[in-house]
Amino acid sequence: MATVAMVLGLSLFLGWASLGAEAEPRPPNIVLLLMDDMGWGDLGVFGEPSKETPHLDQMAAEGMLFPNFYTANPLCSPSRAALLTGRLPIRNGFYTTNAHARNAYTPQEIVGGIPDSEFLLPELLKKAGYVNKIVGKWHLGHRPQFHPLKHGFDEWFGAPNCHFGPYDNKARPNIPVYRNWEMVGRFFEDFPINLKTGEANLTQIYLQEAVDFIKQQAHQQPFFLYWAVDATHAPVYASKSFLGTSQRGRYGDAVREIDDCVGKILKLLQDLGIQENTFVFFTSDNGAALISAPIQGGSNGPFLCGKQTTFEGGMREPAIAWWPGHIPAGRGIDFCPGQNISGVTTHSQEEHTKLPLLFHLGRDPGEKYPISFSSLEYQNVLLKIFPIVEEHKKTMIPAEPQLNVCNLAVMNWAPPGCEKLGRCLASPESKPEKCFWPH
Ligand SMILES: *[C@@H]1O[C@H](CO)[C@@H](O)[C@H](O)[C@H]1NC(C)=O
Ligand SMILES: *[C@@H]1O[C@H](CO)[C@@H](O)[C@H](O)[C@H]1NC(C)=O
Ligand SMILES: [Ca+2]
Repeated sequence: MATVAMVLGLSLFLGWASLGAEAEPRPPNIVLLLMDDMGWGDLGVFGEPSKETPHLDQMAAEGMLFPNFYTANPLCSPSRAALLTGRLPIRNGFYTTNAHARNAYTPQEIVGGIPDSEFLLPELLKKAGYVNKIVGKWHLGHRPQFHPLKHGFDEWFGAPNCHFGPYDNKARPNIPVYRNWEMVGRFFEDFPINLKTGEANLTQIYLQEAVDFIKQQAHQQPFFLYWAVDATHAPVYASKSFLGTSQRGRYGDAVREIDDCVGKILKLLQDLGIQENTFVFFTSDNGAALISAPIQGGSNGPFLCGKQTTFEGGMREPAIAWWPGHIPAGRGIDFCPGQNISGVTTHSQEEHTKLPLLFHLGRDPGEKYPISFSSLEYQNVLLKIFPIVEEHKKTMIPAEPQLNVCNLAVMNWAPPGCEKLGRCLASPESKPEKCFWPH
């Protein structure tokens, strides 16, 4: 189901892009608003009781709400790789074969990244005449060959890795922030996140980047804006005017600020008169991180578990499409705290390939009652599933895994541009090793 959603998403974009090119003088602009660890249950429109997302709820009212939208993976990097390539992580290389690990991403010490052989959405759009900008988190590799401007983007303001830390900046470099090809500073040093108060201005900076780009492009070539903000990923943050304004705590403050930004972006498109020529899509890379909740994590509504699990809470994402005039109105870590269901949620990894846990989402959306292995219903569903799995395997050519090898020497010690700023750090000796993925 995950494949279907992501691949369908990509082909819809491309279908529209090429259709637009034939039928109209100008293909539609595309604005992709990608949230970080925001859960299905965080939107008022999905039943979040404090109803603090008026702009997203309005967007849904004016556009199309997708209650069954799935990501391809419940973790940042593989999910984003799938979103931008339209291919499963096992095909695009964003996975690992180390031990039983399934939750691999791209920390600073990762050696791999998005392979050159992949075609990314911005690369295809560029061929169709688009100008492409990424604002915020890339997370598809930070070494020079993985730079977003080498993979179809024309402009970038943001960071290659997750903002979490802080580091003491001797043992590990703080994450750099780039403008286009070069770093312009680092988190904590130049782009502070106050871990105590949760104050950071990053969401406002990212909003300004979006606004400037939209204004610059509004009456030029068609544009693709990939707005990948990360305020809802722990450590969550908000700017001063939003801190303390949510009934849901600091996480809610971050959601409220993003909601406000979404409202401003949609209003800008309307003020510029380009709303009927701009397709806007809102979703999240993975479900809310229950290990960070309640202060630093969101809600997956009625669904089980969250980020880092393949239960509904990890894979099912909030999703809204908006286009006026076109769209009618591992052991030791408990990823499911407080949701102990015998034989379903486990601390250790279980092999389910031969005997998958099946749920009837119609009568049991919370996945609390696995269908009995011995029932006729279970047997009948397996008869449908296994041939599909076999068919899938027949054409499966696994890519070279990108998330197996780590090396402290590849961290962001000396990103391009650091010389100009006098901010290069000395890297340690190169020592490649197997990444430690405990979960
Ligand atoms: C955010 O911006 C305001 C206004 O420029 C400034 O006073 C404040 O120190 C900034 N906060 C952080 C955490 O950078
Ligand atoms: C979870 O449930 C299982 C089986 O019912 C039980 O053995 C285990 O102790 C429970 N764990 C917790 C943390 O409650
Ligand atoms: Ca994420």
